[in-house]
Amino acid sequence: MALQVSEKLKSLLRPSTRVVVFTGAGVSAESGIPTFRGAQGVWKDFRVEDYATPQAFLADPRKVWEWYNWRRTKILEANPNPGHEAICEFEQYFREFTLVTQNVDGLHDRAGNQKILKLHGDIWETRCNRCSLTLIDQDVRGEPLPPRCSCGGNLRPGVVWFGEMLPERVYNQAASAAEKAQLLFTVGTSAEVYPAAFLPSLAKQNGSYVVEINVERTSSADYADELLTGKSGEVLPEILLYLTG
Ligand code: BV8
Ligand code: ZN
Repeated sequence: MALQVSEKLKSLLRPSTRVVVFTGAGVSAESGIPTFRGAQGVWKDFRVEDYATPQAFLADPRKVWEWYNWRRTKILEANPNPGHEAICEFEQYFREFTLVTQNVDGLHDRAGNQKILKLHGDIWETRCNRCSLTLIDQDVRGEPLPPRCSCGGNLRPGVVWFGEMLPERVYNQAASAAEKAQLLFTVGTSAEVYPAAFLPSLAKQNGSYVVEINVERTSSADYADELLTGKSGEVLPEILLYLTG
């Protein structure tokens, strides 16, 4: 079935300069990376408290690293999909384009986006728990697990766990872009994790036209101006066509 894009959105696309795309795990679902919530979500088989908190890492760093290595393997097997590619094209078309992502998988980087505000860090970063030395990895981490820093501390995945602060500068830049946006797309996110989930409502309160792209309704649908129901890998390339065609 053809996508129902409103006349209002079509008329906003070309004149808009300040545009934000806010993404979640759904954008990578068509690349074969599992989402977190929902029937097939990662949290069905793994408890958040056991894998994605600082307490979990202190209690059993090996177990946490094995889980991140499993996720790294899945990501290495995956490639960016047409949704990521369309978002990369957006960067060329909108003068003040901001990509804000909750994803840690690096697929937006691999699709070619130059500037990405990563709210929850990056699974390809490794940081020392003691001296904060940060390394960029390319592959799954071999033995010993957890890896050790030369200072003697344990190295941890460079992601933001539950109960940890988001990188302040990155969040502030994202909030500022959302406040100024004429158009914000919230794509493939359940909008259940805060403070990231404040961003679409912040944009809306400041006069932005908010469009939700998702296979199902989320809480953002209550205030979004427009819902485009479908897979991001299909909906985003169609929007790109309205922009370029
Ligand atoms: C913090 C680690 C301050 C990385 C992740 C109110 C205000 C502030 C904080 C809170 C608050 N209420 C509660 C909190 C605390 C907590 C929180 O939000 N809890 C929730 C769950 C209630 N937040 C925090 O702890 C944050 N920090 O608040 O700091 C502080 C600190 C100390 C003391 C006091 C205050 C830190 C949050 C960081 C979480 N880190 N993971 C990793 O290993 O990956 S969260 C995890 O969820 C992922 O990172 C992910 O990015 C994020 C969001 O999930 P989504 O991306 O939305 O994915 P989800 O599976 O949920 O949804 C997928 C969607 O895609 C679905 O809607 C589906 O329909 C759709 N979809 C599927 N296929 C497709 C599709 N859509 C389109 N196309 C498709 N093909
Ligand atoms: Zn160190």
